[in-house]
Amino acid sequence: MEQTLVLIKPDGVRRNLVGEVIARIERKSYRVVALKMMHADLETLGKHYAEHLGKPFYEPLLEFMMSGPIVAMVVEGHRVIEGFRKIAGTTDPTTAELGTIRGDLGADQGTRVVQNLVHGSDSPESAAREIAIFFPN
Ligand code: IDP
Ligand code: MG
Repeated sequence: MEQTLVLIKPDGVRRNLVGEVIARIERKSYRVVALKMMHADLETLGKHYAEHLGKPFYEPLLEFMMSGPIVAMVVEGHRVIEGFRKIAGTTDPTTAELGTIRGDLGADQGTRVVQNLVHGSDSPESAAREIAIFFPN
């Protein structure tokens, strides 16, 4: 069974959308198999977002991700990597499709890093790498 790493970012936790995000995952028939609330540290986020090092939004992204607690989970299901990316919607919440988490619940706030409520792994390789970062045991 395929697994993906889902994060509810600090904006999602601040806005009390933890239940809403989990409900959408469960309604789609995917299973949450690990879950924790945590404060992500610089080392964890540096590894997680290594592909974005050097981009203009990299520093604001790490700062934003440390601005409050996040919820990390492992979600399981057939084709769940693709499926959760579909549930999340595209990166820019202003133009993300309605019916998605980002499209229904998010909007660009004009910040240097776009705050878009959730993260989902984008490939089997990313999922394995990211799950090992957030759930080393
Ligand atoms: P994804 O989360 O949809 O996979 P990525 O390209 O992996 O998008 O970018 C990681 C995160 O960095 C995004 O979710 C968003 O918070 C932020 N981000 C990505 N591209 C931009 C940008 O062009 N401007 C500002 N922030 C961005
Ligand atoms: Mg990504």
